[in-house]
Amino acid sequence: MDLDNYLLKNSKEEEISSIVKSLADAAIKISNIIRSIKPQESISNNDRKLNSDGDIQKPLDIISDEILIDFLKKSPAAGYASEEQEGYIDFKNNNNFIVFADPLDGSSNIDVNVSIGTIFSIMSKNNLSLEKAFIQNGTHQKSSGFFVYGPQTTLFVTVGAGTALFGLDETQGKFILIRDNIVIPEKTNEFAINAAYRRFWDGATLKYVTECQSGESGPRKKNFGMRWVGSLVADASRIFIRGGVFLYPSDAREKYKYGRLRLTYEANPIAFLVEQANGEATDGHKKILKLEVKELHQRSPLIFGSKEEVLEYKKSYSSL
Ligand code: AHM
Ligand code: MG
Repeated sequence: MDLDNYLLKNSKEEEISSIVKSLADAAIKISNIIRSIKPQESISNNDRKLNSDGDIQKPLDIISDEILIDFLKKSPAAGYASEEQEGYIDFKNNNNFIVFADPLDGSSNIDVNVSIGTIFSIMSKNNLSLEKAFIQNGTHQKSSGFFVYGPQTTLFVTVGAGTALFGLDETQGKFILIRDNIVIPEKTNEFAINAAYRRFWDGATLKYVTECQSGESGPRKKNFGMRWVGSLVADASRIFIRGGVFLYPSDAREKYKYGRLRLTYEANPIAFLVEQANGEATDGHKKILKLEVKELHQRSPLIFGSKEEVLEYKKSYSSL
């Protein structure tokens, strides 16, 4: 089954299907650009170069943002907010749905040929002004997903009827269903955290991770392995496919005292997909989807994945 047919079967609103299809077309274009970069033509974040015409080559995250805007402004989206834009863009129409995106997540991994991706969330405007619509909490999402530009170009998507995985068939230029109704296993023995920040963690994170590391002889009585790609989309893909828990908690660094990842275009879309796949997503205390949004670029701790581990992490707060 291709994405169009999946949406026809599972999405209740034609406009949402149409926006998801526009995002998929944009992602195919982004994917092609990423694959066509020649090794000698690096256009990463930190590396602005002149092309043969003397134009400044823009970093790929800006190019990805521009591509999303180009496709979305021809779709039934009313507005767009992204990591690359300070405020939201008003497409100046009376349509009902707004889009949030991280156009190129993990973009510091471009130069090392590690998977990167595009994360999106679609919400109803609920008859609010755009200004208010863009600060609604995650429960108002109608669809969310992320594309991964890796060994294959894939898409994890939900329209509120479970989470499905698609792969891009390059010859047809279409996303084809790989797996429907994904279920994240409730138990796991794999966790993902950037352990270099241990000295900044609070007591609960330290307790949880130390207990995992203590293995069979510790209180958890089982051995854990650790995986950390450093691209949220890649770490999330692994967790949807074989389980695991991802942790990017708040820590003592001033910049990350509310976590590192952004609530509206990273944590919320991932949390919606995770809940639709039988998993849990929390900031340690509350469900991610219920967190109040005060501003578009607000950060949030993000802990998600296999239910049992997310629960265990939450318990480490209550037991302190
Ligand atoms: P980005 O949106 O600027 O790429 O940053 C988000 C990325 C996530 O993909 C990843 O989980 C995290 O930052 C890694 O952070 P760190 O380098 O602190 O481990
Ligand atoms: Mg990101």
